[in-house]
Amino acid sequence: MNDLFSRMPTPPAKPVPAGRGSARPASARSAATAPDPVHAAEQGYSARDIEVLEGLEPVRRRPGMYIGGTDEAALHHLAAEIIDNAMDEAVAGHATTIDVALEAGNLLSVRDNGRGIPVDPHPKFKDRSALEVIFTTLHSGGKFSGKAYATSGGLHGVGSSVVNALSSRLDVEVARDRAVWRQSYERGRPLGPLEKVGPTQNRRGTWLRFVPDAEIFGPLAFSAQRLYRLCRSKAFLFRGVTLRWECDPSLARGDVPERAVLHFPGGLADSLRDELGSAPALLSELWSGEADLPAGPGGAATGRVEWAVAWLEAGEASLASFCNTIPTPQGGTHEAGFRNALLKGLRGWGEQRANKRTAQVTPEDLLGAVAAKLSAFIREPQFQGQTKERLTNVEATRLVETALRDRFDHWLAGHPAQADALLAAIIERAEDRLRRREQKDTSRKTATNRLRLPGKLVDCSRTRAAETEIFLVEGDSAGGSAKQARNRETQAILPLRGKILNVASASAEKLRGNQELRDLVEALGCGQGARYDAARLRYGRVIIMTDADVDGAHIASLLMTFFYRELPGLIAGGHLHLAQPPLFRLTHGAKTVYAMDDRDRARKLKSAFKAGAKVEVSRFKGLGEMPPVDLKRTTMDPAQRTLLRVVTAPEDHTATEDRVESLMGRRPELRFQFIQDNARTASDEMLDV
Ligand code: 1YM
Repeated sequence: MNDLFSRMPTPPAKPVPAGRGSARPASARSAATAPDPVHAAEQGYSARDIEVLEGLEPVRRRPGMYIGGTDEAALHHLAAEIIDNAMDEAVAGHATTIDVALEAGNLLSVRDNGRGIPVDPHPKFKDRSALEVIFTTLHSGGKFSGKAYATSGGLHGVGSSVVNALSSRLDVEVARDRAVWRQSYERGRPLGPLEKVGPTQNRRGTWLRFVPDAEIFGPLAFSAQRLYRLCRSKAFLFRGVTLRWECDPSLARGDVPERAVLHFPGGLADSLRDELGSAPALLSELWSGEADLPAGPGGAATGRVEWAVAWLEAGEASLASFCNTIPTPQGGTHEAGFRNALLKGLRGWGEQRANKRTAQVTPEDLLGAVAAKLSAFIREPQFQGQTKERLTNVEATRLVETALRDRFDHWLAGHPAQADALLAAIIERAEDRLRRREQKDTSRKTATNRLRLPGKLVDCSRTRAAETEIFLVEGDSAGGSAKQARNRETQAILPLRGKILNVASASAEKLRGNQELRDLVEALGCGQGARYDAARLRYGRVIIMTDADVDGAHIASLLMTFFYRELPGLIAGGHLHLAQPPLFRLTHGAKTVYAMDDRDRARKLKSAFKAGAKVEVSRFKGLGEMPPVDLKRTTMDPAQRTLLRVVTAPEDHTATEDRVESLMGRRPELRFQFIQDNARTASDEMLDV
């Protein structure tokens, strides 16, 4: 470790305690008795050392709370924090140069030529220097040395102490008021007091060197590429600074040089040009500039804003915003001001050109056509959001909007041809968007139409046809019982209103216009006629469940006729079934049996009960009057019910056609003939007289 720090001037033999002449309270750390800093930790530096440890212990115990984890991004957070502190000093106008050096051994050195961190005794902790308090306490940033300190944001002023806590070694050297001061730490623990190490004539500034703690970050090391990019971005963001980059030859690779001077007088515009390269642009010129942010009418400047906007023909739109050189990927109030200024400016131009179509332009149309950078500098920025990546100072919106709006209006007026081209392109984007939305709306409507299910369908929750069935029932009251008796996951109910249309005798037009049948086909989802598609059938079984009486039989016949004529594939696929609801319930004591008809009732009265037993016989007037528990047990529960599958005559294809035509067709004489032929075999209950 000592090797690593050999480049820092070695401390003088007799360190001088900190405090600008104002003698610190006499203590064990007086000049004469100050312990050798190297051995301070072992010797138990002082009681306050323990205090410090306690102060920074939370950071070491839970680094994630402060730097978002212990991964590579978190490790680079440490670097960004220190570079940001130096940048703050530059942005505040006190520093012009920042040296960043990545040395072997994962050592990062950052140095600025600013005022130097205050070294005088801290007003509250009189026995410690302000510097030591800054590096050893999780102070809230706020007021130090009596002044408002413009925190860089990321760690909100606790940055230096967090970096210190998570470094196995940190050395800080400050040149201020013609003297050089130094203090070293290990894992946040001072190795000795802040020492005056010598005079200086013209040096000023802060120099920090630290090695992230392997106990926290394991084998992770700084990436030269990542740090170099960060430095470049900072230099672009603030043209008043020069960043001098240096990196150990063993770490320089690819596009990372060993040394570089990063200074971009062209600022954001240069950076944007650099990034866009030869991407096709809508306008050849960028719009860029900078402006002071006034406090109000006639007020002094409260900050500054810089921007660069490229108008894109195609390609990825982007808006990268920053506040005090800190990236704000989640945007915030400064971005809102930028957006407002652009939109209002363009709309204003449209109005001047009497182009009514400008009104439909939204911020998205506009921002979808730009690649932009926005950099605001404001005093005491406030950041929010999970990762503190959004600026929230409310006044920033108005300030940025006012500053930019004026300049944008000027720019448009000064480049009328470009402004017109821009307006036309943005309007075209807006109209494209509206057209796309219209198309989307219509296709959504068609999609819902396709999927529109009749309102009276009581659907089941499962959607795989292999697992589901639909019961076609006679009227709403049967529908109510069936609804209670069903398994809601697998069984759907469609109540039909009374007698449906007889398709064997109806005209094609009447058939098409019949709502009841249209509902039925919609519920099944499979289409009809030539458009029948078995793959779209929503239920594996279609079960006709009508009352066990003549009307019920008639409705079942009408339905079977419909399926036979319009959806023969449904029958051929073995999907169509007839439920077999009973007509009677026979109860004696705890015993209940059901009978399908009169004959079945007579048979069961004899066979199922003891002779002479007083059996209670109930006749179900219709499914609507059957208690759900009975309906379930007898007709709907797959484990107990009997279903009849509807099939067409297997061998003789014309037989089914003949039967349907004679019974259901337009010629009554064929029905009459059928009755005459079959009357002899018909029983009384079949005739239901
Ligand atoms: C290599 C890192 O930290 N430079 C730095 C930090 C500070 C100052 C100057 C500074 C600020 C102020 C007054 C002020 C810090 N000051 C504080 C605190 N470089 C680096 N350079 N004097 C000096 O803002 O009032 C914290 S950091 F808290 F004292 F203000």
